Amino acid sequence: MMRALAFFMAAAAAGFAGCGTGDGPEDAGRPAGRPPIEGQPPGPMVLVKGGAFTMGSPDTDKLARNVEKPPHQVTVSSFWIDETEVTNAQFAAFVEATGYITRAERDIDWEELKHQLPPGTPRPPDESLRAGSMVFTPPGHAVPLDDIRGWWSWVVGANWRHPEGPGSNLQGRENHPVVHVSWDDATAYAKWAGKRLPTEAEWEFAARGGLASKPFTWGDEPVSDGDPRANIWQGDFPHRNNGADGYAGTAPVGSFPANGYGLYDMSGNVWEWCADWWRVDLYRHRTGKGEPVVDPAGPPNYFDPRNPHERQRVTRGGSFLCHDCYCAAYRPAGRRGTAFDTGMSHIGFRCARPAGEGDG
Ligand SMILES: [Ca+2]
Ligand SMILES: [Ca+2]
Ligand SMILES: [Cu+2]
Repeated sequence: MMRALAFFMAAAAAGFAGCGTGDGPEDAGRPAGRPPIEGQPPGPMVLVKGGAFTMGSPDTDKLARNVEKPPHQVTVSSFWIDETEVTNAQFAAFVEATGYITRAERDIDWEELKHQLPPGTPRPPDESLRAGSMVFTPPGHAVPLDDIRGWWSWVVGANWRHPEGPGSNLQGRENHPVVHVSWDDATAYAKWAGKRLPTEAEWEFAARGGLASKPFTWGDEPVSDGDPRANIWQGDFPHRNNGADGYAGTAPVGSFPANGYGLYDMSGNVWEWCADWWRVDLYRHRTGKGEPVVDPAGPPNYFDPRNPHERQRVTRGGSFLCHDCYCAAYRPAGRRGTAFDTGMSHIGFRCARPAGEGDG
């Protein structure tokens, strides 16, 4: 659907926020991160003790969108989750070991793509089906916020190794989150690492870091108060990012304070794929049934009337392109759907795995 986004996207379609050019300040390292455990799959993980929590946002949260409502009680079992987003270095180790080729590195199969488009959509020329990805290309001036084509471009040759397209590379970004990975790319990595993607419920429970029903992963204070708390967008979206938090594009993972569970960048930096299908009406469905919700694995199918043909999976946490004027999804309850085959400059992931016996 990546190519489809570029060519057929309706003006007011999905609420995709932008992405930077990756020219932020030098790698600041991970201030409080722990080194990987010897003999373990890449990346340290944190054990999150299961429990019950309120998932979603109340009406009093002025930044909340309807898809986050109504708030409802959900119980999750204990699980492990990556302390940080998966980095370029970690993803490179996976590719090195397996020879995996991501979706953005493959030409687009029209036979597959057409099922995600309105029936009867004409086949674009071959040239338009060449391998590439969606790259944030900020305009030089203010543009209407109802048309994401104002700041997103299909760039042939853009992929995880070349985040801004041919000519760009990962030098100095080894510890930044990998981007331009699709849901199936992320799932393949997780399988290799002996993990899986988190469910949407696990993700939100982890993002809240033990704080009940708070609007932000750090509590109540606005993101702009005092020290930077997350890598989001400052200035005027999408044309002027003043980089006040230190990063106009992605930041090295762990550059901002961890949440209450010791997890980094659950707010901002890059969006993170979850295992679940995306349904805009999921929470209304659940609360309508009135049954206890325990370890929900997500709905059996996707549903979004604005994008009826896209097979969308859940993405969480917002990105360095989040700005309250446009998309405040850096809040733990923020959620949206993204076509499963779509990589973008601001979408990455982290992995989870179930807690075993003896994990407490
Ligand atoms: Ca930023
Ligand atoms: Ca994130
Ligand atoms: Cu956002």
